[in-house]
Amino acid sequence: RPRVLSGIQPTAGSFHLGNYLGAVRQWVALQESHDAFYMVVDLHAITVPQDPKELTANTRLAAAQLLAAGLDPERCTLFVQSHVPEHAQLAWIMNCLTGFGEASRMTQFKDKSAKQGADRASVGLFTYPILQVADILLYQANEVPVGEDQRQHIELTRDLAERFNGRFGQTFTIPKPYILKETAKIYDLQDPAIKMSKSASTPKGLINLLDDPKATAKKVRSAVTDTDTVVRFDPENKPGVSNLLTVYSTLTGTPVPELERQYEGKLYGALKTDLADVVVDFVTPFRDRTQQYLDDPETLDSILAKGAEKARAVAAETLARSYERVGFLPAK
Ligand code: AQP
Repeated sequence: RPRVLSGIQPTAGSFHLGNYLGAVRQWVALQESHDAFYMVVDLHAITVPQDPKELTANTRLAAAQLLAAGLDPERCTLFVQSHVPEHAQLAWIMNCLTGFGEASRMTQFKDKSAKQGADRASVGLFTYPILQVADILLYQANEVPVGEDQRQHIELTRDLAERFNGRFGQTFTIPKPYILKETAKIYDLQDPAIKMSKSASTPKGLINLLDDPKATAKKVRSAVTDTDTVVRFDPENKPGVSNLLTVYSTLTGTPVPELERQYEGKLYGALKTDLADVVVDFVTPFRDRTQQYLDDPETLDSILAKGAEKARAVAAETLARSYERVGFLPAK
């Protein structure tokens, strides 16, 4: 079976609809066909200031949400990044292979550091994509299911894997991004020109899966559309409506053209009211399942411990080979 690997940050508490539709939903599907490794990336979370207690709680919360979304520990390996020390160890080697200019070209760093102020941004935030390179290469992943915003980081991963292999001999699989066109980028409900994001979205434009479903329904009903009245999928001219159709279609499995037919002659209000119900029907059981996992932290921690053990077996082998290739003297 080909292998996939991906991760999600525990930073914000609740996952948002962009995280779910852009990434986690694909993770659930891929565990059926792939040897799948999924992790909560707590090392990445500390690239911006963190409250320790919140980080611990949010790490469990992220794992609970992944299980609630449908990850099955019998079908995939689910673990916490800091439980596998090889991530930080391989990241150091990758740091030493990356050009400073090359790292400086990562647009996500530019965006995020601009927001924080360049002097406040940590070196960790700068080298974040290089840790991500190590995350992926350790598992010899063939594919990495992510949203469009991660494409540049997967490109960097490919470049560094090729560089390492060229310099030290064949060691790493060259991974490909796995990005579904339809859900590659879910947009902010209030500003459909920007992606839905925990840091950039306005509260009204961001659907957090664990929020009160009533408040969520209201956000969907007040989504920004356009001055036209036709329900048609046309991302260029009708970005707001198109985003709503994407969400509707993926949550219900109804193809977009069928939705267009269904709403022919109806106003945007009908689409939004129905979509609000669809979203509520999705988030309500999701919240309940998440809470059930949180209510039993022992089971949750033991799932994560087993996952870490499986992950370490793979990661340790790749790291040992990388150390040998680089020429580190083996420890006796
Ligand atoms: N709007 C989105 N549409 C599609 N996919 C998205 N992802 C995030 N936003 C969208 C995908 O979710 C996965 C996990 O993301 P992450 O936890 O690594 O965090 P992120 O990318 O930093 O999430 P945000 O909300 O976008 O955070 P900020 O605001 O800090 O930048 C990834 O696969 C991502 O592509």
